[in-house]
Amino acid sequence: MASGVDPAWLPPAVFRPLGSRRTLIAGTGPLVDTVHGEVAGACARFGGRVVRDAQEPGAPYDLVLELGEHDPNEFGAEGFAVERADGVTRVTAAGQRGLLYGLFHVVRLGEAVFQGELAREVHSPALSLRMLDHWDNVAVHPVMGQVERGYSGGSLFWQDGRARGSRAELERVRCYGRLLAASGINAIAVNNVNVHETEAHLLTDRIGEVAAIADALRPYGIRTHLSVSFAAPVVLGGLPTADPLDEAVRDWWAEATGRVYAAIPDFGGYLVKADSEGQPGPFTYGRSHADGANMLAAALAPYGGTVHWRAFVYDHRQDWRDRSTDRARAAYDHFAPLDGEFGPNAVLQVKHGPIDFQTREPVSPVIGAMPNTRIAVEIQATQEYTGQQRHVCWLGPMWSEALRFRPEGADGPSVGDLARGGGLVAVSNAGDDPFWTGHPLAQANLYAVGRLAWRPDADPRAVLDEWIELTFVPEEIPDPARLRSGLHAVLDGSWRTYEKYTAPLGVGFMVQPGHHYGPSVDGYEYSPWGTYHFADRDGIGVDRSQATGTGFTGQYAKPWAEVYESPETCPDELLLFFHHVPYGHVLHSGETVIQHIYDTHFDGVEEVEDGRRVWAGLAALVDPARHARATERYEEQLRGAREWRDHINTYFFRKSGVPDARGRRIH
Ligand code: BDP
Repeated sequence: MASGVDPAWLPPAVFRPLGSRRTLIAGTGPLVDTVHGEVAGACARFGGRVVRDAQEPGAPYDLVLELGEHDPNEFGAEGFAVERADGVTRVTAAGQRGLLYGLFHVVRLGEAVFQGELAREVHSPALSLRMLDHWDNVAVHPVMGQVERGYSGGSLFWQDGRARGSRAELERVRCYGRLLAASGINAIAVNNVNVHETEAHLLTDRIGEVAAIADALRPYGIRTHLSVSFAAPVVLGGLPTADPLDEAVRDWWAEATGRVYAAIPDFGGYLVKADSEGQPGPFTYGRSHADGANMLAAALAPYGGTVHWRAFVYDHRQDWRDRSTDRARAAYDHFAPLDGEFGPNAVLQVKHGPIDFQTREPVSPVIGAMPNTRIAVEIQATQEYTGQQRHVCWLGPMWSEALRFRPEGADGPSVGDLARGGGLVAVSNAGDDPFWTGHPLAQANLYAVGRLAWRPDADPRAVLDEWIELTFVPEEIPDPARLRSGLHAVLDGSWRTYEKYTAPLGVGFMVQPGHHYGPSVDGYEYSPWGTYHFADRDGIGVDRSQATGTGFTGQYAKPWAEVYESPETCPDELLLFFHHVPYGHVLHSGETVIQHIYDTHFDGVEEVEDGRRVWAGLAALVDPARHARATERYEEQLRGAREWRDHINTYFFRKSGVPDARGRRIH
């Protein structure tokens, strides 16, 4: 345990099966040293032995972890094979990262990996970029604080304007890298996509601070990336322009990038939010986003770096009286015409939904519309719109639905397949909180990012099982079966529970403006941000059809364009995202929209009460500090759920005048 923090997954006891065995490690390199360190630490604790290379060739081993010559096509630089025969478990890898991931695979399997025979299995990641973006500010921002949309205390990397540099702090960063490597993450962006003035300097005179972070993460195979300001040549370089086609600007980026690589030879690349929510971008110079991205790609290319260019571009100063504007359309309208124009080391990073990380959104049509562009799918582990780590909200099922979605219909590729070129990127939910994620149960979301990036078609329930085993170590407690089923009871359906007591049927954004916590019935209704529900006395929802609405449904390929176009075929959970319907509209469930709103809001609160009861019953089976923290959060969740229920139900009752068919109390 570093600096008194909760070890999250990987508490020492999960290393017992490994640490009590005899292990041979063959191969050289810094990550092989890391693997050795892990095994040696486990053996010191549990009595086993570990040797490097063939110092004792004839000795019998239970486990061999070996780096060797292998056909690179078989499992790539990050994959590994595992097999067990004649009492020896053997993990082989072609690359050092593969060996590291093989080690954590062994840890995940526990005792089972040392039992019986195991036919050779090859494991390799489906996506080669598995990344976390930290929206961390170096200096405390007057509105957003140290971490924008952060609900886990301060930043792991920065504090009050400076990089954290004490031994304990860097040890915590190393520990974070270890946790992430154990879930399969291999890249981190260390600063906010909104690059303020202090943060802009990380690229140049403050690159040494980034290098120190990179040093702490490197032993666990994690590359460091940096968010940069598109205006850097002006702001930092004193040039009169940041025009991406200007020679002096291109030279400036080339030089700056050279200095970055001199400081961090394995630097991952740049992350850019341009022409979005006030950030500078190529539109200022009449250039396209492909021009902007390609300029940075060219600067990074000599070093093997990548630019992640975000597709989150929209007008946040819309005229709310103009019903033809539609924020959902923006990313596609801006980017789909640019398909094929991005350079080979430019990745377009697209939020999984068309708007902004709401509790329920359809998949962004951009993901299926750009076959000649490397696409990274961006998800949000930090629970900005899903309870801010005060509410339990296990997001594995939401992400899994998005990753399994097939934009061209059943015969086409899934979103997970389409992300192969660019990867899966999540906005991190971790901070300097002793439990890493504020709510201890939100750790499951962090873990799931890595596992779903490794296998986008993984069953989220199986991912949750892994996290439970690695975190709560059931073998150490009296009644593991009860603990497992209790944790599933509180987590499995928690996203749908949250959905029930918050904004209904995909309408989104009925949240407090600014901080986005708690209900606000009309907070965004007359706002330039372009996020409306259009509720009036007759009905609710946003008409995004081609026939009568904004035409957004036309951005989807045929099967989905047709499904979403009509309220008759549109899935219930997205009805109000795509359509404006009367309160009496009958859903596929057989219920009217208004009755659905009432019922789900009452049910959602009851489900939170049930969850709280189950959690209370697990007190004897969970570490007391961890249990107490989640218990305290449950109180707030219940308060919040009741508040949502009462505001939303009252609002719709007053708008519609339709009483609850079951006669419950609505004001
Ligand atoms: C929104 C957040 C905002 C971020 C923005 C983004 O409210 O803080 O800066 O996304 O993704 O969800 O850039």
